[in-house]
Amino acid sequence: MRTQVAIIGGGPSGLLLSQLLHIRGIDSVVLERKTRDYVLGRIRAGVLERGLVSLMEEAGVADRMHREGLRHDGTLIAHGGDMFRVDFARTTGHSVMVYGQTEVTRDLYDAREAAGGQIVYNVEDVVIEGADTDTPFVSYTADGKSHRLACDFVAGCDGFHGVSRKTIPQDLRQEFEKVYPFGWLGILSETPPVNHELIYANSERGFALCSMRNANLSRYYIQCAMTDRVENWSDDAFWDELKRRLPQAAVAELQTGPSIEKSIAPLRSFVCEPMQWGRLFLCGDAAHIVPPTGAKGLNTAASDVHYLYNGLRQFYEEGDRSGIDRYSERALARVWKAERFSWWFSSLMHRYRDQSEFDLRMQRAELDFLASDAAAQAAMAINYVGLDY
Ligand code: FAS
Ligand code: PHB
Repeated sequence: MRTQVAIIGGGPSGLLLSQLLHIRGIDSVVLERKTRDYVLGRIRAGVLERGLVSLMEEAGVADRMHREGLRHDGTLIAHGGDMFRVDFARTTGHSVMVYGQTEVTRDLYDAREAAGGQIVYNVEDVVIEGADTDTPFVSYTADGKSHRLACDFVAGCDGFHGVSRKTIPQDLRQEFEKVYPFGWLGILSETPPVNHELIYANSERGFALCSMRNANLSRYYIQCAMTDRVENWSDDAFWDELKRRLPQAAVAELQTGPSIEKSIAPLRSFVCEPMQWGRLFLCGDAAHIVPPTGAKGLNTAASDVHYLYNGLRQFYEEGDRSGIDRYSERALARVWKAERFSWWFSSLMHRYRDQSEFDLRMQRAELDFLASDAAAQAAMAINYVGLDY
C-alpha cells in the first residue's frame, strides 16, 4: 500500500491533519491502535482556542461545533473566598469555545469516514522505517496480517505513549520534563453547570475547577495526591470536597448528581526537541505534554497541525520545502509559550505540600495582582484564548 502522508494515531492531531490534507487533495492513511469507540470514550479537553476553531472551519467540520459549542468571553478565578472575572473578549477581542475533545474527535471521524478516508483501526506492531531517507515506510499488523505502508512523509500523532517520538534516535533527542506532585480527579455529571463560565479556584485545601460540556453536562476537577486512586472517592466524597474548595456564592448554585465518568490524570510538563527527524514529524502529545490547567494540550496539538499541514501543502503544491524544513523550529517556538503559561497557571492555582509561608504569600500576591491589574489580566487572557500561530 502507498500514500503521501502516513499518520500514526487517530486522536485529534492525526484526524485533523488527515482532514486538512484531504481538503487540499493530499492523500493520507491513519493508523490507529484502538477502535473509534475507544478513542471517543476518553474524556479529555473541554476548551478550544480561537486557532483550533479556525482550523475546524478550514477543515469543513465546524457546523456542529458552532451549533452546540458554547462561546465563553471570560472566566472566574476564586481565591480566599472571593471571585474575580478575567474578561477575554474585552481585553483581547477574542473568546474561547467550550466544546469537548470527544465531540471534536467525533466530528473529525465522521468527516473522514464520509469522505472515504483510510483509517485502519486496531493496528499493532507499528514500526516507522527509513524516516531519515527519501523513502520512508511504516510496517504494522492488522487483522493478523503484516502490512507495509510506503509514503513520502510520516506524521507521528500517536500521543505520549506512542512509538513515533522513540523512533528519533535517543542521541538526537533532548527531553525536558517536570512532574507535578499532584493529579486531577475529574468527574462528568449530567447536571447543569454551577456557572455559565468556568471557575478556577485556589483554596487552602487545593485546586478545583468547574467546567462543562453543555447546559446539562458538567465537568469538575479537584487537585488530589498523585498516589490517590479513583476508587477512594465516592461521588458524595467528591462533591463534599469540591464544596469545601469553592466560594459560598458558587456552592449555593452547585447541583450535584451521580458521576457518569470519574478518573485521575497525572500532571506533567514535557517537551521533546526536535519535533522532526528526516521525514518524520511529531505532532501533539507525541512531542509535548502540559498540565491541563491552562487548557493547552489539545490546543497546542492543533497549532502543531497548522504548521505541519501548511508545510506539507507548500511542498506538494509549490515544491517549497521551507515549511517542512522549519516545522520543528516554528512549532517549538509556540509550544514553549504554551508550556510556560500552563506551568505559570498551575503554579498559581495549586497548593504544594512543600510550600513555605513565603511561597504562599507570593501566590496570594500574584492572585491579588491578577485580580486588580488590567495589564496582568490582559496577559493571562491572550494566552488563554490562544497566541497567534
Ligand atoms: P492523543 O493521545 O489524544 O491521541 C493519540 C492516538 O494515538 C490515540 O488514539 C492512541 O490510541 C493512538 N496510538 C498510540 N500509540 C499508537 C501506536 N503505536 N500505533 C497507532 N496508534 C497509536 N488537554 C486539555 O486541553 N484539557 C484537558 O482537560 C485535558 N485533559 C486530559 C486528560 C488526560 C487523562 C489526558 C491523557 C490528556 C488530557 N489533555 C487535556 C490533553 C489531551 O487533550 C491531549 O492534548 C490531546 O489528546 C492530544 O491529542 P493527540 O496529540 O491526538 O494525542
Ligand atoms: C475541561 O472542561 O475538561 C477543562 C477545561 C479547562 C481546563 C482544563 C479542563 O483548563
